[in-house]
Amino acid sequence: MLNRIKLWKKPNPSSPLRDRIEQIKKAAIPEHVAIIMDGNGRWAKKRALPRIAGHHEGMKVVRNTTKLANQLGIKVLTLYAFSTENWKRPKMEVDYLMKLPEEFLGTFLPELVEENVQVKMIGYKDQLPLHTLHAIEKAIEDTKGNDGLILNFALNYGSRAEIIDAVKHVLKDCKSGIMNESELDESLFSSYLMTSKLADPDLLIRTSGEIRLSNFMLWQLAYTEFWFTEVLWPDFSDEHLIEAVEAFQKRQRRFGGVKG
Ligand code: V0D
Repeated sequence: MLNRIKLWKKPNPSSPLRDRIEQIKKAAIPEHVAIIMDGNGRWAKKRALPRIAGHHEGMKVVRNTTKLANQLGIKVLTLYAFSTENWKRPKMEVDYLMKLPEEFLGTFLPELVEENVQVKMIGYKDQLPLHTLHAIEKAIEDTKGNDGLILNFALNYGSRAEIIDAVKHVLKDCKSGIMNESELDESLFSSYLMTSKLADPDLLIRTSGEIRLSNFMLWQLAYTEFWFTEVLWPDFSDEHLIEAVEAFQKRQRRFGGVKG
């Protein structure tokens, strides 16, 4: 019975966390938070579990993080779920990963609709299995009328390929006369990227102690604050997102919001 109650619904944040959430909401919230969700494999290894068990646990953390981001008033949450490099992993692991969007959405899509979340995706759709793509496209469709938090999955995404494709598209538009070379500036170039409709991230979080970008949003992260933590993604909880946002707000105060 106790177990059933625990599984049924996530308890509300404890009161110290509630207080910190209230404090955070009084200052400038990062509008766009991007997260490299790393450490699922290591989490599983520590428990002598298969890597897929770590991925599955990580999926639950996606749900929890989305809920808190929405509550904090974050506008865009971009989650790096699968890189173009991840195809090199064992086939059975890749096959399992490609089932996670369906499992996630099968469980949580009604809640996301209810909570006014808009699901979006960046990345190369053409190489995704159709069952994966269909689940994601249905979620995008079912939530496109919402105007709350944008939950943006980076899936089969790679930043250098994105930039090359943008350059090719710019060249094509110059040749065809749609664009003149003299018009090209940073803002116009940004509009050729997969993130054209989104502001650049204000805060990047990477879990699991790796201090690198791994081909993630290289152009978009030019002015972003970085926050790295040793915490493994399946262990990432409300407390950690709150800690990252608090650190972001402290830096904002120190630099008086001057960017560049
Ligand atoms: C595994 C940790 C949710 C990172 C999180 C296909 C690796 C759990 C999704 C998801 C993954 C994607 C799109 C969507 C809804 C949910 C997901 C992948 C991996 C890669 F519309 N978790 N998740 N996708 N993991």
